Amino acid sequence: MLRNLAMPRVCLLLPLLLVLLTGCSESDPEALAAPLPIEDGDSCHVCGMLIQDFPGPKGEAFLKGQETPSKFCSTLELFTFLKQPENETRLSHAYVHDIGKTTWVQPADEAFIRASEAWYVVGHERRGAMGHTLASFAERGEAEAFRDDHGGRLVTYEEIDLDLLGRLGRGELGGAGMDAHTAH
Ligand code: CU1
Repeated sequence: MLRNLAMPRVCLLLPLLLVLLTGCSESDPEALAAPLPIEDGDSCHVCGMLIQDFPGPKGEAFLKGQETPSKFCSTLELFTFLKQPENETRLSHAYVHDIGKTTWVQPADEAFIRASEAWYVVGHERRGAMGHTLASFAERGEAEAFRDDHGGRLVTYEEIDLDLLGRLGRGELGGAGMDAHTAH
């Protein structure tokens, strides 16, 4: 008696193509370059001032392909640089100090966080290297506490643009010496 022969199962196993990126082993696209310490003699990429001479949160930026960061005396200068159209498209990633974890007067290198993940307070009364600067925080609650103490309002990374920076520079968002009641 003939037994039904099981139909051979057609296995459509597509071979996995293991693309071996030989020769590129050092450029892991997932590994973002870490921030570097702010050292004696480091000067601001925008204004040339010695960064350590000034209080307030600082910034570091890596453009695509850049192995050492450009350093900035303040978050205001960092964003003024980054938001230029010719720089914005070239940005890999940037760092700012988490003022929730370090002091305003002398921010520590260990307190650098990704700029794109930070909360910012603008229009507050504290002074940075160039006058007003954006106060940066990892935690929203700490940004809110800073705002409650020093005035201003919260913005996200996505809300920072040249228009906002211009208004900050002109003091239109409030800041030191300004009556908090006039701030929107
Ligand atoms: Cu500067």
